Amino acid sequence: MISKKPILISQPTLPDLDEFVESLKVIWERKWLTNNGEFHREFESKLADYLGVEYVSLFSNGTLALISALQTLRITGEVITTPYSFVASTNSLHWNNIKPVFVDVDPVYGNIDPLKIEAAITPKTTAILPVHVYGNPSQVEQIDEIANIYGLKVIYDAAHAFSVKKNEKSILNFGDMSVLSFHATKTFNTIEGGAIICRDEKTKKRIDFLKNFGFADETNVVAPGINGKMNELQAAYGLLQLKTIDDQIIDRKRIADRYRLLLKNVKGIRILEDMENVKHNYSYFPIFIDDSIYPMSRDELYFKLKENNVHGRRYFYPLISEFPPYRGLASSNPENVLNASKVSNQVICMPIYPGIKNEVLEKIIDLIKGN
Ligand code: T4K
Repeated sequence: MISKKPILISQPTLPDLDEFVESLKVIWERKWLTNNGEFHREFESKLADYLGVEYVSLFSNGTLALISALQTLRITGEVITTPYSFVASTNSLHWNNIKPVFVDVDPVYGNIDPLKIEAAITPKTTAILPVHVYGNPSQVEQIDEIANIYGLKVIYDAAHAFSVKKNEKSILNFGDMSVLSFHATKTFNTIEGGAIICRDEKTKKRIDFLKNFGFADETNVVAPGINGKMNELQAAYGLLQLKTIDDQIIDRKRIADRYRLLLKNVKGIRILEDMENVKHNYSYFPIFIDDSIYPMSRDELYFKLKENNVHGRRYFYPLISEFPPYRGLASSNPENVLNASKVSNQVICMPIYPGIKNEVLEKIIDLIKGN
């Protein structure tokens, strides 16, 4: 046991409590708790500035944001997506009565392989839903080009990609929309929360109608909307989080760099390097165990770590295409998702969150090295 307290995969960073209490006093005074309040409006605007995007619509969580993004663009029929993600990506399609079509991923980063997308397009395909897994950008230029040629929409599940940039440009500006999650386990959290990033005012308006039951004004419902609104407490909390997020990401980078240094020469363990011209957020630190070289299987290492109070997670195992609601689909055939199966069977995401001490990381690596 390397620590009495469990070392979890993630631990949320919370804003300064006294500052949050000050915000709560304002909310108590105003008695405006939700439905596009002042903190909500301020958070949307400051978030757009921080992220370098034009239009942000806040949501109560990332899943409702995904479901609403698909509704906004009236996506129907079939959507091409990846089996290597959190199940919410594909569930959002199911909730829109859309058939998911799984396409394999690249064997290194685990993002959808653009070279395999065209073969999966049918007359029923209306959109592509790629995921920036672990915050590593998908091959956005190629994906957007295919979408343009075939007249498809692109919604990026950017739940892991808060503040990620490619060539100094926010990764959230690619495709038609991007969807963020601000869940407690994410790099940037508002306890629960999420957002849709879109590119024009008209679309933002439609999203905002949809997340408020479809109301365009007091007496007019223009679409069968849902309740996806973020409340004032979360918005006020999010505003405070913006003050420290850059420092949090710097500390995450320190942890990622430390893991990389310590794991460099461990045979049978593959790690991911930073991508060229990308500003990362270090939301996850996956390692991939090749048990033909490493002395243990992935699961043996996973449980050994757990017994020693190191709680990594096998994100993303099993594949979405292996879950009962989806395993009957033709595209769920294991032969169709070979790279995804391989990474899914090799991965453990290691603890990473601001504040983990270097000594703790060293002890974790000693366990991995079998010392
Ligand atoms: N798309 C993608 C690609 C996603 O990864 C996600 C969510 C979504 C869409 C949907 O977004 P949201 O609707 O969630 O906004 C967690 C999260 O619940 C989920 O948000 C996240 N992805 C997924 C990758 O991870 P679980 O079931 O693994 O969470 P749980 O409760 O086991 O927590 C993980 C670890 O974090 C535990 O070791 C404990 C620690 N933890 C957790 C919470 C909630 C804390 O220390 N404090 C906390 O408050 O799904």
